[in-house]
Amino acid sequence: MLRSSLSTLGFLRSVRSFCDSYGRRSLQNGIVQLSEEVKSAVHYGKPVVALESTIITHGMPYPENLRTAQEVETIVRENDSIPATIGILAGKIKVGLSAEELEYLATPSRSVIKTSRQDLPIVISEGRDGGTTVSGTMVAANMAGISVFVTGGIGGVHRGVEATMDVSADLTELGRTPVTVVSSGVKSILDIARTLEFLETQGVCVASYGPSRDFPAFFSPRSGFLAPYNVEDPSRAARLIDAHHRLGLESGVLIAVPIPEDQAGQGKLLEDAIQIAVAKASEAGISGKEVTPFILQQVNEITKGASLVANIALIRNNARVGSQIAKQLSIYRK
Ligand code: PSU
Ligand code: MN
Repeated sequence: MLRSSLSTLGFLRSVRSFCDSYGRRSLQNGIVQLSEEVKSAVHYGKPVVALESTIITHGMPYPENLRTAQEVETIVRENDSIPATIGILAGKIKVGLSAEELEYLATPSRSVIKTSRQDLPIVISEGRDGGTTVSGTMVAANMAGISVFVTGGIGGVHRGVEATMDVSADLTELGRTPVTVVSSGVKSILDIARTLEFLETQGVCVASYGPSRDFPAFFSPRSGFLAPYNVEDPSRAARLIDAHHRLGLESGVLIAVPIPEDQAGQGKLLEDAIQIAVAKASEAGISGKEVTPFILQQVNEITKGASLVANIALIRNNARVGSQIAKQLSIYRK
């Protein structure tokens, strides 16, 4: 019995070291390139926060996208962490984009590919530019050895999934990549109850952040559903993440941070806009990876920018919380 559990442990270790060496190999092959600052921070166990780039390339209009990306990096620094915005340039995954690279990706262009796990091989082989989604960013952050990743909202199970089977690759990524995603839950353009069910199936540890167990719905601090767990503060969140790592689980963690009450969007206005946008998307025959960007853009238009204002407020708040969690985590690991 003891021997078999020891050999299981040995097996798990060899799987881990294979994965580690796989990650390292990609770094060595030069596909994943860390900025000097990020490389050194990861090496010395300093707090680092990964940030995605689809929100910049496909999630927000110019120039708010650029301004928000810059502000979020500043907030991370103000909270004693190093920002690592991740994106793909000419087939290289950059972890820690420079100011110029960030500006380049933020500038409107039709040729930047929204990149999730499934898109990575082709974006790399064709030497293309890519904005990484939550899924794509988790893959890269894990290879780079970064364990905390902040964004606005993740993808989820779409409304009408019975007909379309549209489930975001973000959810399966959370099921198989050990990175903690700090976000404001999912937008109510999605089916929140089914998203929570799917996360449970994928073995993702989901906790709301702050005083309440309410699972947030992006623009609103409450979705009407409860998160399975709750962590009150950065230190509880960091303890959870640390336990997750020590267990060697390959799945991810989702920390759901509610939008600050005073910045929450006007629920009814946004809800109506979402209904219209979802209907428009299906009428227009929009499918696949175009659905989410289309709906986001429609909601922004219908609400005359109100959705964007709330979106920016919550991502700024998430950057603050995520950096504090990364800082606590680096203290636990010392
Ligand atoms: N939700 C938002 N803003 C975004 C996204 C989602 O409110 O920018 C982006 C994220 O990059 C997320 C992706 O990972 O859309 C999910 O796309 P899809 O639903 O096609 O999986
Ligand atoms: Mn989809």
